[in-house]
Amino acid sequence: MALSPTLRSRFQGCLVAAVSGDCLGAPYEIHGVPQLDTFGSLTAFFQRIGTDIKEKDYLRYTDDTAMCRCIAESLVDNRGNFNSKDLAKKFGTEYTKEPQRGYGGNVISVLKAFNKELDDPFEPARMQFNGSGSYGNGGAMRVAPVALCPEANFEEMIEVAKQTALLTHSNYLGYSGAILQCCAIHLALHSDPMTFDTDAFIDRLLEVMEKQDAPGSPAAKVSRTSDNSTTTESQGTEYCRRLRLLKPLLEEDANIKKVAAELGNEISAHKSVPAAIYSFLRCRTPVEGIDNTNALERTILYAISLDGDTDTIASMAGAIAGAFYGIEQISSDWMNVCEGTDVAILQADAIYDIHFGKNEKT
Ligand code: F2R
Ligand code: MG
Ligand code: MG
Repeated sequence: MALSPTLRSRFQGCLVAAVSGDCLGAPYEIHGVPQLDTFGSLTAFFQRIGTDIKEKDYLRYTDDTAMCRCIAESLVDNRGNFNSKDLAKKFGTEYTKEPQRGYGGNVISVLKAFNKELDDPFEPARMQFNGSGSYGNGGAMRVAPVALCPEANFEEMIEVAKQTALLTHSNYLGYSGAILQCCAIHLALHSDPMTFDTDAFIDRLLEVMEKQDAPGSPAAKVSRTSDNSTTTESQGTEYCRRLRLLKPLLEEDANIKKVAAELGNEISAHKSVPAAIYSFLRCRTPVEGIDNTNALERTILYAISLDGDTDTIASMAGAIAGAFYGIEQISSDWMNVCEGTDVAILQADAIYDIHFGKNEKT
């Protein structure tokens, strides 16, 4: 890459690549990737975009993007601040308008509750799964707009990421996934691609998550699942354990099946966010079997190839990669066939303008 992308380009790249990952991954969600090992069928699908597949908005976005747009809109309407009641209302209205976007099985009841007047908008989420709260990846999949902020806002950003997730995901694993994904995007956004240090990136994420896991934090408590049984692993180590696997997996250049088995490819936050981060890190350099010289596109293709929750892992990986590489790396063909890329650019610009002003050239 000749020049580092501007910060505005990275804001746009983040939200557009998140939408693209969602749209491109959605047809394969939940065990729909035909050839896991070869990347062949996906490469062929990607190559048809712009040739056989040309129709505008041909690939529809799902709940990942619908909810991400609500967060962006709420942040813009509130001058960059988190407003729980406003966001809850936006989630509820959006769900009522388009309920067929493939929402998670249980979050629907929370979204319906948002259409009533609520004193405490966090209450419906706390009732989920017999009071244990959701650990689905819904909080993480939509968090990208929160990460689009100056470096100096880091600690405040973590709190906002947590609060946006808590509206639907009160389980420690659910909202911690949003924190981790948000930090990964934010660090990528403010990293220099010319001097990027993979180990330092992983170490910084570990440092953040270790703090989340500190004794006395909610992580230290044993959570209960919906059937009231306790989990066998310590909940608090779920993210750190997987983050510690990133370096060895990268070092041995593990095959995609092993990556999916060790990091996860599921609908739960702890079994999807680490895989999205891995996809970004692994695809900075060429991957055997993926015939694509564009690292951002390679990241999304790789993330979908992990199978399982393909739209969400590709969207999260896309958000990190887009924040790193910038909008210039996303082809006009993708922009055309993926529904919602135009709105993503407008929202990224609006968030950028709140933080840096319209005329800032960074
Ligand atoms: N819903 C889907 N995919 C299903 C297939 C959709 C199909 N393509 C279609 O169009 O019909 N994808 C979307 O859902 C995921 C995000 O879900 P979210 O927002 O976290 O929802 P929810 O309901 O809170 O959690 C999802 C499931 O996780 C399990 N779960 C969560 N917490 C649990 C707990 N404490 N105990 C037991 N199970 C728990 C449940 O099965 C939930 O239903 C994204 O993939 C998005 O794309
Ligand atoms: Mg989805
Ligand atoms: Mg999904």
